[in-house]
Amino acid sequence: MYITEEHVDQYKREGSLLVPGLFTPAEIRAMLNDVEGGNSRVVSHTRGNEDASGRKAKLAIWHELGDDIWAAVSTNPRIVNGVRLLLREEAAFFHGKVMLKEAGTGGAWEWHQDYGYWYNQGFVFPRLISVFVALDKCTVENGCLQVLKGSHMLGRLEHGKVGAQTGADPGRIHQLEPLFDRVHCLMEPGDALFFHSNLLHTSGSNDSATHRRSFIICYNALGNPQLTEFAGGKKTSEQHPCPVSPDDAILKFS
Ligand SMILES: O=C(O)CCC(=O)C(=O)O
Repeated sequence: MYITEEHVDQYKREGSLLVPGLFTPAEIRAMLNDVEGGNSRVVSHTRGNEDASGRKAKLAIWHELGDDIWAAVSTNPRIVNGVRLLLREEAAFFHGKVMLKEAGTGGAWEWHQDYGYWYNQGFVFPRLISVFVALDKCTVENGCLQVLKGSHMLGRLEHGKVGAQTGADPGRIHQLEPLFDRVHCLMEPGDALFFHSNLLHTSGSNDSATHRRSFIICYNALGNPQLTEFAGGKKTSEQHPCPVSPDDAILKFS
């Protein structure tokens, strides 16, 4: 048990919880081998999302658990049980995405709340959580995640187009930012950041010589309905408890 009652209280107050070393170097190497092998669903699902300066923030996203190393990570007990403890509810898999912020070219992500997007997919409550798993070291220079600590308490803000991305109203962010601590989430490979769907976050472009790749897995509380008429007629989140794999399942893919 690596998440204590104090951690749950911290998550409630701050809207995020950093767990160092959740995955071992061998597990992270296995994930990177899949990214670099050029033969996995990361390649077939990769697309680019232009930031305000026209640079591409690349990601590979899917809504099915699948049957590969990413499924093993998404169903790993260290993640799923953590999500259950922080949500205080049973959790369903929503989606997974490998973020490819490549050295020298990786684009930025504008300030947003994840629920700013997901409200428009019909989720009734903001009872969703994301887990950011660092595959590379995350530094200021390579565009680490930045969060406004405690901003999940604001509730959902209006989101609209910011460049080609969806983001929170930049004028509103300008006024809000000084009210919160802005935290640069400096992470080592294998660290995981659990964060609330209303936490404001952003990340800069990658102007450095090192990649900043990560895997983000998102879960919905099983008791949080998704209204299909807002989701293009089809639910995008699973409607059953997320399965849990054996703890050593990831290494079977190494
Ligand atoms: O990977 C990043 O830097 C940001 C990703 C993000 O904001 C998101 O997926 O909601």
